[in-house]
Amino acid sequence: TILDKIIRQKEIEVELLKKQPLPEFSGAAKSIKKIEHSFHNTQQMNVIAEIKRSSPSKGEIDMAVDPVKQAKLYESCGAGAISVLTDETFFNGSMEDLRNVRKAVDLPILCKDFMIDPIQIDHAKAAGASIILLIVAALSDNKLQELFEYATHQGIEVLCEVHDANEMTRAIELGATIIGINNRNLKTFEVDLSATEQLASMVKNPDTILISESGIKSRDDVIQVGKEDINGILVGETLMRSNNIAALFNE
Ligand code: IGP
Repeated sequence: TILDKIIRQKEIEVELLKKQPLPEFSGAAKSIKKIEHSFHNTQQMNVIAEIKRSSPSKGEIDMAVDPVKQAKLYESCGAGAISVLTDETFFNGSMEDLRNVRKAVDLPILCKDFMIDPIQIDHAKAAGASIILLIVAALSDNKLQELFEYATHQGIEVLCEVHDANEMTRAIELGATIIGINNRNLKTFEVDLSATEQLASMVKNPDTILISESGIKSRDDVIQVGKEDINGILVGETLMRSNNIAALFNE
């Protein structure tokens, strides 16, 4: 599957990263749990807005995007957090993008990558990320726990991503308190918004921040996933392709 392919590439990249010096710390972005308009107390849908140039499933989305401009625009439209795709090989992103975004905005920043080794967490932290993604489907229980504990120990929050009931059970057992339900199956690229419906009710801890991710394109989609008790949505492609982002947020 594409996920296997990405993970194999990451294994190569991790070996290279281990030989590089850690870049200078650029100052941590805010915690998603501590931001003023906390993801918990709000009438509006919180949006984690993503910077995404391309993807294996959609090809080129906006190769010419200026991540700093885009992030500032997201911030001015009321995004609750920014997600920066940092994978280079499959998504045309970079840690440099994240570092530049961190300098430009004052929101929590998610490092969206395929984490398989603590060294990647060190680099995400150095670039200013306050949150990292851990994809349950890509990790053994041992690896998942190791990376979760490492990040937590470093003061980095973890968005734990799941796509089915088994993965949700694993995330809950891990003790994850920020959980992303990915409506896209990373092995087949199939998108089904009902994943949110099916999995949201498994979360019983009221302190958990629950995010619906991927494939959200319209107001109706937001209403559909918003029927569940979720705290936010993560949107990439639709925002990247829009020439009126403010209007989308106002909807
Ligand atoms: C955004 P979309 O369909 O709005 O562009 O999706 C985000 O959910 C998606 O980029 C994503 C992702 C990931 C990318 C979710 N999980 C894991 C890379 C790796």
